Amino acid sequence: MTNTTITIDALHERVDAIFRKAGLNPVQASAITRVIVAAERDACKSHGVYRIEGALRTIKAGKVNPNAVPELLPQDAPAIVKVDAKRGFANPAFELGLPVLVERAHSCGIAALAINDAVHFSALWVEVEALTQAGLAGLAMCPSYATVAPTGGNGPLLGTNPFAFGWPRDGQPYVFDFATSVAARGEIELHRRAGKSLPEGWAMDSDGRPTTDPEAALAGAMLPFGGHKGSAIATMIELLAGIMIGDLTSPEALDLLGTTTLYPSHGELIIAFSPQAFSAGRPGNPLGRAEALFEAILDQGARLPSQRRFIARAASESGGISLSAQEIEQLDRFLKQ
Ligand code: NDP
Ligand code: PYC
Repeated sequence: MTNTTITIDALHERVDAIFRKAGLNPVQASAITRVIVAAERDACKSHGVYRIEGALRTIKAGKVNPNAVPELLPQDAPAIVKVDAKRGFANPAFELGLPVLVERAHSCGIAALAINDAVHFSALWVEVEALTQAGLAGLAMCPSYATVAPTGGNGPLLGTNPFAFGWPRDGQPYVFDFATSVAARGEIELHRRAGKSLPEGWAMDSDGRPTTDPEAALAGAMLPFGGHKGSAIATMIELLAGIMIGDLTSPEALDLLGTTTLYPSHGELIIAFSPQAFSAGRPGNPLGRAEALFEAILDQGARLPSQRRFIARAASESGGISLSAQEIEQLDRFLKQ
């Protein structure tokens, strides 16, 4: 079957219409449309239009507040910005907190945004990239729901807990963003749909035995990346972006939801740093010194994270986004539902 190419704006219009029809208020619909379309534009298929189905299921199941208008909470500490997502999606809560976070990070040198009570399903690079556009470095992280076994363990406990970092540059920023599991859960589901086996070392079945069968992996547990190192980073995310900000850990999020077929509710932590403030009084411009490091990496023939994404973005901006016949059929069906 042939693919269809559509413009970024046309995809945005369609996805936004789907979410409004599903009952989301404009603030929710437009914010989640922006991240889904950005993921599809940048060829991040595991968090693009594939995510619409799950978001619609979560709305239909009453697990997200379709009318939520996130609220900026009164601040006790100048460097801590808090946003209550009001059981809506995390994305409009981030958009609300972003300008305050940026202003605080510039004035204090470092600031953090804690988002609470948010339904989360999206990629985090969008958020750290927004910080880099304001001249800041940033970290973003959140728990998920229990689908990953700790290293040495035998069943789901940690989340796929994504971790993203961004550093500002004149052109495209340095950004990485990955799940702390070997692969995002969306990748397992995409393998299942395509009838493909998983690479070895991604998952265990429900008896704790290694498996390459996506069905068995979805019923069992995924593995952390890098063995005990990824396991510890995922645990740190449970502590900082779950317990520390007074929100749910991945096992608690799964207990509350009772299923992995809907998107979980939990918190998120975003930390912004001003490289200029941290390096004040020290020799050299931090941004210039960073460029020398990036050049040295590239000189070895390595690529920078996000380079693939930026190439995909340029192609989508000039030639549109290519969607499969099945994806187009799904979009049409969702609009009619
Ligand atoms: P990937 O393994 O696809 O990519 C990880 C990062 O590594 C990207 O920044 C990628 O850049 C970079 N990268 C990949 N290959 C290379 C290379 N050879 N050299 C340099 N850099 C490289 O990510 P995951 O599958 O682990 O995660 C996908 C997404 O899932 C993330 O955006 C994450 O936020 C999201 N996620 C969200 C969750 C949630 O609860 N909301 C849970 C888990 C994941 P590039 O893109 O350019 O290839
Ligand atoms: O891809 O692992 C994942 C994921 C879980 C929740 C949202 N994305």
